[in-house]
Amino acid sequence: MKSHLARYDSNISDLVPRKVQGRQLQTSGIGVICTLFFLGVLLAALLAPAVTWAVTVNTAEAGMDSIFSQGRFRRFEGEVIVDFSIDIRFNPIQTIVRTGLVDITSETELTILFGLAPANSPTVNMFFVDALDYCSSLDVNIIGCANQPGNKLVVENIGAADQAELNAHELGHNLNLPHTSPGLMTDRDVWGNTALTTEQVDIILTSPLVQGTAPGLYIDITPIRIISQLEAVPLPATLLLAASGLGFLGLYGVRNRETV
Ligand SMILES: [Ca+2]
Ligand SMILES: [Ca+2]
Repeated sequence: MKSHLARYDSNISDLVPRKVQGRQLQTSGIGVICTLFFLGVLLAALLAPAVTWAVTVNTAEAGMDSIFSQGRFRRFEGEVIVDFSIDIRFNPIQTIVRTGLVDITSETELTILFGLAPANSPTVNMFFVDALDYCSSLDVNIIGCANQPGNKLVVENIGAADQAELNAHELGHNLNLPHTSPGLMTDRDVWGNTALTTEQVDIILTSPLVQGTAPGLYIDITPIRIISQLEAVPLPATLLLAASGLGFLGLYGVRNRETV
């Protein structure tokens, strides 16, 4: 995103003066300045690629559904097997603009980040940031952090293969599971084991985050994307400005023809 914006800026400074140089240099300074501005915006809008968010929100819902419906969630109640599987349900993605929180590197930033979560328990708030390097200590290798128990967690985007495991691990903390090994709650960079013990499933099923009644249990999660101010300029708004610039140039051109 930074390289994109650098290019964006150089487009304005390099191309606008050249474009405007051949126009009515003898006309009023305000008109020239306004034209410069709108022409710059127009050029930037035409040359800029479609806006892409720096942080990818990868909810990995299917994988999380699978983890929270593994065999130990089906258990006997008396003579009957009841399915206590938990459906993970994601709400629409929320986007919050906080330039200072796209990279979490301190307890203060983490506290401020979690403070952005609405008081919406039992809904879980799952934050996605560019980089998470703090959780009790500073370490660039940290990729997830969560309240235990609680309804707030934050993750980095680590790619499709392991994201479900990461998201589920942090949700496990929200559900009041501490680190244990082996299995989903392993506190090491070991991937591919998402098993939960009977005792862990017991703890999960007593969490206030689990809603509904078996066999229709579910956990409600709101994904929240954190972006910087520089990433928050949506393309439609830029095009609107560009359209204004076109209109202004049109009027300006007409006025020039009338007065020349
Ligand atoms: Ca689901
Ligand atoms: Ca990190």
